[in-house]
This record gives sequence, C-alpha cells and structure tokens, in this order.
Amino acid sequence: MSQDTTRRRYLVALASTGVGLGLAGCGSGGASTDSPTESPTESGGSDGGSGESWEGTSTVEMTDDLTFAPKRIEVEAGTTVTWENVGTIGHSITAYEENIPDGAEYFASGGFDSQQAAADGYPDEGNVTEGGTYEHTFETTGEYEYYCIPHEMNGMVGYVRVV
Ligand SMILES: [Cu+2]
Repeated sequence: MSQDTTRRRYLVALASTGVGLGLAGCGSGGASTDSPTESPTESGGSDGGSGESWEGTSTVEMTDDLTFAPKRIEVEAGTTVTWENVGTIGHSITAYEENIPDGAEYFASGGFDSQQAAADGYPDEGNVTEGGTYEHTFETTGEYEYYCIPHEMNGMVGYVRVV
C-alpha cells in the first residue's frame, strides 16, 4: 500500500499550497458597503419618557403627512378630545388595548369596544374621511396610546395623557 501513502502526501501538499494562495488573495475587497440606507427612523419606539413635549390641547389634526398633530397631548380628566381630518386621506383613531390605563374605557373611531373589532371593521367602519371628525371624552387619568390602522406602519401613532 505504499502507493496509497504517496498519493496522500501529494494531496496534502496541494492543500497547503491552496491555503497559502487563498490567504494571499484575500484583503482585496475594495468597493462595497457604503450604503447609507440605515438610520432615517426618527420617531422610533419612544416610551413617552423624557424629552418629549406634551401639548395642552384637546384638538388633534390628522394630516396627509400621515401624522397625528400634535402627536402628544395632555388634557384634564373629563375633557372631550376631537380629532379632525384636515387632509384628503382617510385615517382611524384606534386605541392600543394594552396601552391604556387600567379601568379606562376603550376608544376607537367607529365606536368599537376592542382593538380587534376595530381592525376587523376597518375601513367599512371607523374610517374618518376628509373633513371628518371623531370625539372621545377621557374620564380615567393616565396615558393612552393609539394609532391609525392604515398608517401604523408609517409611524402614525399618538398619545393622550389625562391628568
Ligand atoms: Cu392614517
């Protein structure tokens, strides 16, 4: 079986040569990753914490920029908040069931009593069209987070703080 041994040595020799060449060949990867397509996510998942400004108003506009303006409002308990569609694109006002104070009444345009029902019913119900309004009276103090069903993916989210 000496023939076999010889053959093995030959293969090993080839292999090491190959490794050497491989290393030499590396390190060339010049042009490639300079893509700036990463960061323009500004209004990410802030937790309503520091640095956010809360406006003392009871009127929120919904715009063709796909925003609630202002995004954060603060009102006293018992205040009726009005959302008005000042653009041409339809929107919903839909509370996150998990992000409203304990014991608070659920709210959503269309009058739904759960987030699931609101999502299922849209857009036949709950769509606030051009010039349309939606109102809700906040009785329970705490912080509420809501969104627009068709534009949640665009960051169309808002907050109401009731004091
Ligand atoms: Cu919207």
